Formats: sequence, structure tokens, C-alpha cells
Amino acid sequence: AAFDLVIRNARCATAADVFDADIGIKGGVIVALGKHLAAGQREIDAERRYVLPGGVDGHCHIDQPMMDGSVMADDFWTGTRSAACGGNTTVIPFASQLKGQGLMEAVAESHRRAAGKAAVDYAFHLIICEPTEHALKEELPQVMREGCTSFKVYMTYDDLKLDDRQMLDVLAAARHEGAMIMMHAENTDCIAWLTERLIAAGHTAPKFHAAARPMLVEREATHRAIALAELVDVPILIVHVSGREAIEQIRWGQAQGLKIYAETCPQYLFLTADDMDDHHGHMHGAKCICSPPPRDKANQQVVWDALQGGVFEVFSSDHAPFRFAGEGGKLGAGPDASFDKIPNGVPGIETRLPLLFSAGVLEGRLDICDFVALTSTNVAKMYGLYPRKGSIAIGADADLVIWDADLDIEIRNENLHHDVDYTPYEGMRVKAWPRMTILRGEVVAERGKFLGAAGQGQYIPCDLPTPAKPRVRT
Ligand code: DUC
Ligand code: ZN
Ligand code: ZN
Ligand code: ZN
Repeated sequence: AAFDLVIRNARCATAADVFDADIGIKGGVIVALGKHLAAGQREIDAERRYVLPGGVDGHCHIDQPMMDGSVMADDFWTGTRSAACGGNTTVIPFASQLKGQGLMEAVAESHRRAAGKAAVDYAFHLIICEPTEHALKEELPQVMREGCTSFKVYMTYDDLKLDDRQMLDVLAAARHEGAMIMMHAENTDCIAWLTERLIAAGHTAPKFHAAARPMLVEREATHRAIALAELVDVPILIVHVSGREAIEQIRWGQAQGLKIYAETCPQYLFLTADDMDDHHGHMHGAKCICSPPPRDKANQQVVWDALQGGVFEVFSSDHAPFRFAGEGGKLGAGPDASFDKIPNGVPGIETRLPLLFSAGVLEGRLDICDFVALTSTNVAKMYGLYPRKGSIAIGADADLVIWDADLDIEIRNENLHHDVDYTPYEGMRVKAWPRMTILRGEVVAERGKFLGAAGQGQYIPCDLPTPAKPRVRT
């Protein structure tokens, strides 16, 4: 046969175009696009369903070493199996520097954790918490040569936070080396001050997490992040943007001509602060604790508007797999744990794409090309994986998802493939779900069933990300 696999009658959608074609695949790569392609060893009839580039989840946490006693429920096997069933073919979780640890060692540790387990392709970002001169001058260039070209830095969390001076050092190193910086923007002193006062007043329930991190806290830090990036003249990406006030700052920075990229996540479109309230059951609000917190209903619309308006470059899950019950999970500090002792983050690696496809594309809020851009193409570009990932093109990896878009499915945790004991989206209905996920020409998931194997996913070193290039100024 001319091809290993031919997908017939595909309604292909990329970030730029929609076209009907057969897709010819050989050696795991797309080698032909056209009508009436010759026979393949295997043939799949897409029956004119949408066929999109596999999702690239550019922000997820899988088996990440933690310093606070919390434990991630998903390892690279369960996390990537869940990703595959949700229409993803590449994930970019975080390696994380622990205090006293070198950058090379931090990345090596994550390679060990992933080895032989991944069901989809993966790359790594690296969290930097000790930006010493040695780390930035010697080690950072070294980890970049090994394919880790994006770094996350935090303005809050005692174990991770950098002050503004350290931030400038990291930004300058990123500019020098061509790395992408992902910024967690929340004002740490405001959070600490508010948290102390809330707890002193006896306000320890999960819902007070939102009161300890109001939009102002994110707005101030977002503005500061933009100012620091401007001072150094380097692009940055502001991750998990929750709502109106941060969005206003980002729009402002973008209007100045600064390269300020932004990411948002399903929790800011589909959850609200009310989901942290106790009336959903004692401590059940802990399930929706993430930072920044979800805001109110009106704010969800502001995030939709910004998605439509081009403020956001990427849409990621921020999958943070902490179990509700058990050690290291949401209630690891006790059945009545104070909100500030509950690990932050919600799971969502499998539900990211179905939620956005359904509420975005099928309900007319996003066109299909924008969906592909936000969830795959722009992510691949942002982190140096394009054009191997993120497109349907000759020479690209045959990472493809055939979508069912005429369903009526209720999201239930028992049908998901992560190892978390809940989903914050339990009971929500979606009309779309991946019918088939294809990784480099191999079917790895079909209609909610995982068909691949641990170890099938490969490490993909990232190139220098083009969007990280400083502005050209004359
Ligand atoms: N930041 C993340 O990136 N993910 C989960 C929680 C957080 O604060
Ligand atoms: Zn963060
Ligand atoms: Zn409620
Ligand atoms: Zn995260």
C-alpha cells in the first residue's frame, strides 16, 4: 500500500483553513493531503466529521514534585491516558526546581518520572525558584539545549515566589537565551495579609479562598509583570488569567505594542466562586479551589469576549490532579482544613477540549479555526514544537483527532481516565467528544476508550520559541 494509514473524507480544520481531504500517513507523518488518495494498509472513514490537529495541552501538572506535602494523583501513565481520551496528542507538564536543587537535576528528575509511561508525546517547562547566577548563566542554557525552552516563575507561594529583582534576572536571562517565560501573577503580600485577617476572623471554609485572592491581587501583579517585561524588553506569557481586571491590564500592554501573551483555562469559563461554597456539601468547595480562583458569572462572559477578541493566545487545562480524599490531597491537612492549607488546582486534562468545542464552537462563540489555534497550533508555536506539532500539513506528525459533534453527554468522573476522584465539571453536558485520537499514525483512543500503551509517547525537545523573540525596534 502507498500509505500506512489513510483517513478518508476528513473535514480538516487548521488554525487557518477548513478543507475536505483524505489524509495519507506513512511512518507516523502526514505525507499526502488530497482527494482520492491511493489505498492505505489501514483505512479510517471520517464520514465528513471534523478532523483537527491533536490537542497540545501547554499547561498541565503531572507527577510534579511538590514541596508542601501535597501529592499529584496522576503519574505520566494516568495523566497522559486521560489526555489522549480527551483529544490531546502532546502535553507539556512542568519539571520543578526544588530548593537547593540544580536546574539540570530538576529536569532529569522529570525525565525519570516520565520514562516508559507516557501515552502521548510530551515536552517540559521548568519552574525556577532559585535564580542564582549559576542557574541562569550556566544551567539555563544547558537545559535549553536539551529541549526545555520555557520557564515558569511565580510571584506567590512561599516555596516558589520570586521578588521583582529576581524576576528581572530571569527575564534578562530569557531574553539572552531566547526562552519563553510563563508568569504566575498574583500579589503575594496582599494574599498573605488577607489570609491572616480571614483566618483570625474564623473564616476558614473553602469559599474564603476566593476572598483571599480578589481580582485586584491578580490585576496588580499582572500590571507589574507587564512592566518588568517591558523594562527588560522581552515577551512573556501570563498564565491562567481569570477575569476582567487582569484582562484589562493585558489589553493595555498589548495596545502599547508589547508582546504580552496570555492563557486562560476552562475553570474561568465554566466555574464560579460559588462552586467553592459549602452549600454544595461540607468541604466540597475544596474541589474547585485553584489560583487564581474562578470569579462570578458575569466574569465568565468577559473571558469569552477576550477569547473571541484575540486577547488570549492559548487555552490550557492547568490540570492539577489532587484527590479530594486521602493523603496529599485536598483534605490532606484534615477534614476541616483551612482554605490556605488546601492544595490549589483542579483536574481537567480530558475535559478541556470537549468543553471548549461544545460551548465555544457548537454554541457559536468561537469559529473552528480559532478553536484549533487556541488549543493546538498557537501552543505548539509558543513553546517551539511547531510545525511538527499543531498542524495538518505535509511533514507534520500525524497527530489527529476525529471529532463527534452531535452528542449529548453528561460529564461523569467515572468515565474519565485520570486518577483523580472527582471532576469539577461533574454533571455538565457537552455535545462534542473525540471520536478517535491518533498519535503519529496510531489510534490511541476511541470514543472514550483508551487503546494505546504506556511508553508510546515520546519526549519531544522544544526548539527556541519564535514568539519569545524581542520586538524589533528601530
Ligand atoms: N498555579 C498553577 O499553575 N497551577 C495550579 C495552581 C497554581 O497556582
Ligand atoms: Zn500558576
Ligand atoms: Zn452554589
Ligand atoms: Zn498550573
